[in-house]
Amino acid sequence: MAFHQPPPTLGNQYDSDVLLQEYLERNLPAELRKRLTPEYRELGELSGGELYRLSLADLDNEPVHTTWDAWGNRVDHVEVTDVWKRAQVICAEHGLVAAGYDSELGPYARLHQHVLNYVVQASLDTYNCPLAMTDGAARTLLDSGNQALIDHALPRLLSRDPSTMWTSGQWMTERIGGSDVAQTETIAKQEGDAWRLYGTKWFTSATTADMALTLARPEGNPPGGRGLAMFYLELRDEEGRLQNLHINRLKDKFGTRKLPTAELTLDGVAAVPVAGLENGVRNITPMLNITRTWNAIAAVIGMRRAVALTRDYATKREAFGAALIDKPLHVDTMADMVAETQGAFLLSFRVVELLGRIESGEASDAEQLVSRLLTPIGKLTTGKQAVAIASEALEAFGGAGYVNDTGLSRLLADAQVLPIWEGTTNVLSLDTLRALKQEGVWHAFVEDTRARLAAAKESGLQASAERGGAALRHADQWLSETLSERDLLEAGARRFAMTLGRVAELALLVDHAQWCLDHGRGERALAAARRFARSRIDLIEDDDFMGESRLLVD
Ligand code: UCC
Repeated sequence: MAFHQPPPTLGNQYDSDVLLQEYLERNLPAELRKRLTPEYRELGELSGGELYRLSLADLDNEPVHTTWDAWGNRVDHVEVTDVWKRAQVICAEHGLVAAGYDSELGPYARLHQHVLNYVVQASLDTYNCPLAMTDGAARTLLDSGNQALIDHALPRLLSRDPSTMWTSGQWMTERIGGSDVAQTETIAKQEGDAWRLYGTKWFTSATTADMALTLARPEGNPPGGRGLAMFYLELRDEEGRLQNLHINRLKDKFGTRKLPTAELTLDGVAAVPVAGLENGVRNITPMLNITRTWNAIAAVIGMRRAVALTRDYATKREAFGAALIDKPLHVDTMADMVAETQGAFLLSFRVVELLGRIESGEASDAEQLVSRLLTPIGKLTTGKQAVAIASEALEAFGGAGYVNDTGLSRLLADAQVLPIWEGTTNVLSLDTLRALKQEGVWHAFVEDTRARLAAAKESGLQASAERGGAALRHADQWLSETLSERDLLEAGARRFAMTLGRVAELALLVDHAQWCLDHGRGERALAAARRFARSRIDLIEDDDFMGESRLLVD
């Protein structure tokens, strides 16, 4: 009989995750953990079993945009996939957005929300995108203080009833691009009592949303981000028809193909200013910081899935006389993947923890400052890691990883968006510099990271902690020497920001490894910290590369 490769399977996403269980033991009070664990296990089972099979069966399905009906009416209907229809129900019922605002959970609300997200999302075909934007809209409305909009929209955004829950869009990207948002071309005109928006939104994710937050320039306002205003709008009228809004087409994307991303024309859509008629960029930044947090968790979700599938396959696939799991070189490659994933997990969840502490009013001043820096750092670091690990996973499957109908190539295609949307690596590196302008941010970050590295008591951890300490000192020295050199600072911003991300991950791994040793959790975390420490942590270059860069690209 001909030989067939056994396909990989995904197990219960809670039970099979040792790091998650250690992390929860460490970070959630015992009573709360006992109460919440059954839900994590239930969603982990669903995600690794039924939903995983459903997503594979639904592999070729994609959203369909119908522009006109048979009678010539413009309908712009978007039919989403079966997995998305299921995801809408599961995510509403389990409060994937609402949980983050559950005041009963105090500082743990965000942690709980993102553990739910982490265990269920791997098989939901990028449904975390509309959830991220919905969460961002809820936070932004709350921060805006616009009580009428809060009263109107919040109960819908935070509903746990699938029939009443709303999702929100975040429409920022125009033809001028998604980075320099201050150049937004959409115009807001006051017509009678109403504001109406005219323009084109070039990348709008999850066009199935009920409402959106967007930017437009009120007529007569000056150029730049301060001349923009943030607007709230509802996409459909009471009969469910799009109001003065056209879906031009769905984007033909490399990945995230289940996500209906569209080009839209705003042809006088009615909208409400959320927080005055200026400072739109500043006012929408809460949305960015929330979606960047979701992005970091999405990166870990993808990495964890890639590692789980690779590991499962390695137990089944035999070559050169043994299962791959027994081949030293394959084990070495997978160990690198695991260490990177664990570092990304701890950094992403640290960003989540800080958010929860800030929102519940329990964060110290230092934690608030650290959060401002770690949010862009977490997003940019994990986005790059997710692509590298997905690529490695495809390679671990050989040809099976490179064909589309195994579903494996999607790991890479879906990961590739993570360093792009919500701010590219370079835009976020510049945001890192922006964050450092706030007094105390750098000092708070250095102290926080040092304290974690200093947790290393075990002799086997000392060298790893020292590597982190050396990279941190180098970053500190580079920053003080370069701070006044605008071009040098900008040219080195990515290397600097990535170094901070890798140092932060190493410090968290070291701290976690020591905790595991102290709590009878074995040496697995120690091995992860030591392996991570042997990778490149310090990416900063002291030489002035700018002249050479110019030579190379001119
Ligand atoms: O839209 C997209 C697709 C949506 C899909 C969503 C899916 C999410 C799924 C995730 C998980 C699955 S993608 C495109 C998204 N676009 C962005 O992310 C924008 C990228 N660009 C930037 O972030 C830039 O840095 C800008 C737009 C913020 C730069 O604009 P400006 O106007 O040049 O910036 P300024 O003047 O430096 O900042 C304006 C104000 C300042 O405050 P004030 O006015 O008080 O001086 C800044 O300090 O905003 C403040 N600010 C911030 N505050 C800027 N950034 C931040 C921040 N991150 N946090 C707090």
